[in-house]
Amino acid sequence: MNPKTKSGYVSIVGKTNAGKSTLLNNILGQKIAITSRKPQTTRHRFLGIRTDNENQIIFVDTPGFHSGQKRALNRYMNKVASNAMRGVDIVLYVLDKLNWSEDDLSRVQSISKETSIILIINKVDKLEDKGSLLPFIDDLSKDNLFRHIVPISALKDIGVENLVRLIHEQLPEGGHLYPEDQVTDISEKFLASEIVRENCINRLGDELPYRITVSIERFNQLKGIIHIDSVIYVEKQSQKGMLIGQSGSMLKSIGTASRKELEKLLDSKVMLKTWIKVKNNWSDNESLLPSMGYDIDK
Ligand SMILES: Nc1nc2c(ncn2[C@@H]2O[C@H](COP(=O)(O)OP(=O)(O)OP(=O)(O)O)[C@@H](O)[C@H]2O)c(=O)[nH]1
Ligand SMILES: [Mg+2]
Repeated sequence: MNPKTKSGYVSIVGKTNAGKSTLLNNILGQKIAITSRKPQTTRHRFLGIRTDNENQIIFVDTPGFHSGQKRALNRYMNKVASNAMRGVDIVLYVLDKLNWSEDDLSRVQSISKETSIILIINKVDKLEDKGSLLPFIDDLSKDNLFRHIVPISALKDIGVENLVRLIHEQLPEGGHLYPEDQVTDISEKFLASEIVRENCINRLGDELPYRITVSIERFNQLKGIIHIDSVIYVEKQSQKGMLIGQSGSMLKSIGTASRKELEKLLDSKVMLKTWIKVKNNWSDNESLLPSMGYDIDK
């Protein structure tokens, strides 16, 4: 007799920069989510699917919780993250080392009692005082909020397969919802916009990454070449200058690096064109956001 199949939705949530997307990429064994050392990298909810024999885990990557910034885009991202804690089977609540706050506690307490919560202590490779880990786990175990508390390093691949095993144990019985070879629900077009944005984030100073968004205006294949036209939107004319760089050097470097990465990810020759346009104050314009790809109902 075939073993019973199991499947379930597992949201990956936590404060911005905790390593959620790094964890997802590690578990899937391939890059579907962009990551960066700067906060607020992920802006959308999307799925990463891992099927091992009878077990199918449907991960939901989410923007990180953050406070302080009050723009419409920040409200949108926090809302997407809160919504992702509902209607799932398991929540992985990810911490950056031992950084646990009252805000984390109230978020965890807001999760339905039907949902198993696994607390992930990420970046243990960076813990200076390793001796503080066990008392921290003991302390947070007291209130029985978590099914498990699991120290890992998503980047250095410590404890991740053990985490997958624990998730398998918690998965409800049920048929698989996706074909076994499907890894994500994101489109190649969305991937292209994210790769261009990631290359911007990594090259720009501290403020500008939060003021840009990338839109793909053309994505089609012609004679074995994928043609991608992308537009990077900024909020002010002065930001456009910074993005172009001296004699166009910044834009050129973003374009070349993005094209090379997309050629690898899409396994095809890519022709990438990139423009920069100004859309005044777009990230704080509630009514403009849906047309820029930030639609809470989608
Ligand atoms: N040393 C170390 N760094 C890590 C680990 N996991 C993630 N990082 C780094 O932490 C930074 C943030 O990682 P992300 O995966 O983008 O974090 P995130 O939680 O998805 O961030 P947002 O999308 O902004 O909410 C990146 O520079 C990662 O390389 C880890 O286990 N150890
Ligand atoms: Mg992320």
